[in-house]
Amino acid sequence: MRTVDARPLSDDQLALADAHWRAANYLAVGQIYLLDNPLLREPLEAAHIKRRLLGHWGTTPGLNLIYTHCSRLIREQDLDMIYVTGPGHGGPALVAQTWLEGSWTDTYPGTTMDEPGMQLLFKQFSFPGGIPSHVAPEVPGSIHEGGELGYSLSHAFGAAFDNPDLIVTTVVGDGEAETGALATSWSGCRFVSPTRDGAVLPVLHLNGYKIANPTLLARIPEDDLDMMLRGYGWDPVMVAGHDPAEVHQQMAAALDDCVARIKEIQSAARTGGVSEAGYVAWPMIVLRTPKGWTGPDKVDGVPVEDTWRSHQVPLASVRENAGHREQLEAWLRSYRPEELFDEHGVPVESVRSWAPAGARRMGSNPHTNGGLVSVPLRLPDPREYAVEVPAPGAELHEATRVTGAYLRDVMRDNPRNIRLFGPDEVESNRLGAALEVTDKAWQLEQYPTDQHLGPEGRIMEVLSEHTCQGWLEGYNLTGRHGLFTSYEAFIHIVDSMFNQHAKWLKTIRELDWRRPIPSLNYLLSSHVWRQDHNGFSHQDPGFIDHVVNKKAEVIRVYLPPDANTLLWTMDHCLQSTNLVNVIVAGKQPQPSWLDMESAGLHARRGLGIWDWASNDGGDPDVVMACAGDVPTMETLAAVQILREALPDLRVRVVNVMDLMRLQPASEHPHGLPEREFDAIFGTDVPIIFAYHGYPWLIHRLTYRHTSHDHLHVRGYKEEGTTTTPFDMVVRNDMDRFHLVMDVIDRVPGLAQRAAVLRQEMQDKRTLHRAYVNEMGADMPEIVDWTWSA
Ligand SMILES: Cc1ncc(C[n+]2csc(CCOP(=O)(O)OP(=O)(O)O)c2C)c(N)n1
Ligand SMILES: [Mg+2]
Repeated sequence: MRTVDARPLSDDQLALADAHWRAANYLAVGQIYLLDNPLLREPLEAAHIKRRLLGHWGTTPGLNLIYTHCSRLIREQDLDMIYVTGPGHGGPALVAQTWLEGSWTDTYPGTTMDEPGMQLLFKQFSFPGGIPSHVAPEVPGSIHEGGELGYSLSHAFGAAFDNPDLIVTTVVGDGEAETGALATSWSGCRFVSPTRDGAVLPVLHLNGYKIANPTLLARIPEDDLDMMLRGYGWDPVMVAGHDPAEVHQQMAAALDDCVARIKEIQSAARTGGVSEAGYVAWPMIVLRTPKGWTGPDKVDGVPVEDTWRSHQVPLASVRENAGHREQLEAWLRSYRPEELFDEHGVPVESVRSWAPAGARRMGSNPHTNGGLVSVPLRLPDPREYAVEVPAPGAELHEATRVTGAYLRDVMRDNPRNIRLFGPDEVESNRLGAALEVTDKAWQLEQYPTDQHLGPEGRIMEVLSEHTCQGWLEGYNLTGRHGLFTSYEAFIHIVDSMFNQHAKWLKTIRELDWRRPIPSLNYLLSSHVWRQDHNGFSHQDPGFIDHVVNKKAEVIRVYLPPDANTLLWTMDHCLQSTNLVNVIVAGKQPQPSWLDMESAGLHARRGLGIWDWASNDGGDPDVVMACAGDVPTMETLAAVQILREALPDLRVRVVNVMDLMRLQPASEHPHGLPEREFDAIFGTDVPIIFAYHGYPWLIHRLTYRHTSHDHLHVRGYKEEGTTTTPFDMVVRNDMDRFHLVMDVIDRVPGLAQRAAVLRQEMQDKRTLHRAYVNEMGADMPEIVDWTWSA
């Protein structure tokens, strides 16, 4: 692998770099162990040690080394750089570094830069009432907790897009690199435009170990690693060693080299007007240093430094074991704190002035507090994109295609701060209108048969849901807007990434200094009911169930029933902050029910009685509720049958498009107050609820409401295959005929009176089965059905 031979640091600079690194390492060890005696003015005693020793040492010296060297370069070259920590379990490093540079104290003024502040810094770490052990949202400068490994590089690319002056230095753990998400994210460099985007500078941290095992990349031949990284589009530089002085020189040289190369690539593209892209190999660093470097070499005779044993807390019983305590004291003193901090515990001038100043400090870079730099979108009036609805259900529209035109103009009017993300589905989800104003990002070779590809494109398509999600999160976290469109079934691939982002959002709401960031928006369009080309593998509406586990204040789920309600929903979501919005809406032609004004009012309420479809006169015998485009159509078709066959039956139709309205107000900010819920759904009449997803979710959301005992939900119950659209609802008992049977079974007194109708409904289902099995298509009465009041 390539190395850089330069030795750029003078003796003085080398001494300063090492002093800064030692100071950061000292502060990191102090956080893990010390409750008192932060400057070791007295011999270390058991009383000075925390009762519970929690944290990760192994990765920390490497993280500190990289941070220290980045700080030098930022200061010397006035760089706009942020730091993403893949092995975010190394929280002590980032807390130490941001304290040394002053960012910590700027954010938390109580933690002063002196001895009392240092003691507080140590105490609070991994301590009840203090801060978590990772690079959590509490850490200034962090956009990435790194608790769940794998997302560092995709977050970094998200941050770099449309930030042409930014360099995102990203530490990738060699264990982290084994995850699926990280493995696929190397390809991000193929999507970075050297003209309009910033750069990601990965540092693959080959410290050789994970928690209990060696890592793959540290043990494959170096040539193989080199070839692998080159294959992904990188030009790696190796920095390796055990001797700090040697590694400082190599690291400084490698960083100088990489940043110079980044500038060269960018200025060639920016001045020449010609993109070198596709043929560019972006620089990166491979750092091979010992895990737990500078920590205890052996503990109780067993090797610790440079082994997996250094991963967490190398000396585990310091309070009880005097020998361990002596070893800890020697370890702490090996950093020579008396040279690094003055008699008041203030870092000495040479250490303090190592870091850059003000907003150039990586802990204070405004990009990492995205709300500070976020610019709200200029949004067109959604009414300009409305479809005409002469009468409810009179015409069919493809809801997502209508919203595609709106998104096209959003993209046009906001050329620098919104992107669409998707694993190959932006066009298939009928959002292709956006391609009239921008391309799909593509830096590699193009064939004449390719379409809509371009190096400056803002539609981000790569067949990795992980990468799409990570890119969008990184883009959101740095204050920009976006939409992730995916198949409903396959969005589950990022369940866990969604979890982590929702946790981040919950936490930043509790941190005053973190400004609100744009919401993460999902549009799940190729949904369970209309997988006409596919089948069972593609039928899964369970992401919603997963999402509603998260803190109510950060999640929203919308099921707009038609084109105009989808427009209003999109307009609303693109303006919101600090949320995850899940929108489920079909791309197939479906009846439009509401004109634009009614759609706006319906969207605003989140649910409502559709009086044009109801005949209950304020006193329903049954409430027909629905949520989702396909269930809404089946419900209305059932209502039509009921109203024709049983004109005396008083039916109320309620459509729910904001699912969270179903929860009690005490459980969710959008929850309906109990009285309102009772007024709409009644307290003693059956509710037949046709729901887009797994039916039990509706029970889960509504179980506290008075009317829950009368609630009967139909939805997807895991019956699927490649079949007709109507057969899908029949297989899951959510079809119009079954809904009518449900009403007859549930409304008191109807069973006998409507026995013939019930029999007819059963027969319809039998006829349907025979028809589709023979003809391979739905019955004409289903295909041609329209609503008529
Ligand atoms: C997705 C995921 N799986 C498992 C873990 C548990 N875990 C925490 S640290 C770690 C090892 C990380 O190794 P590496 O990335 O090499 O970090 P470092 O050596 O720098 O500590 C593991 C497996 C995790 N945090 N995330
Ligand atoms: Mg490792």
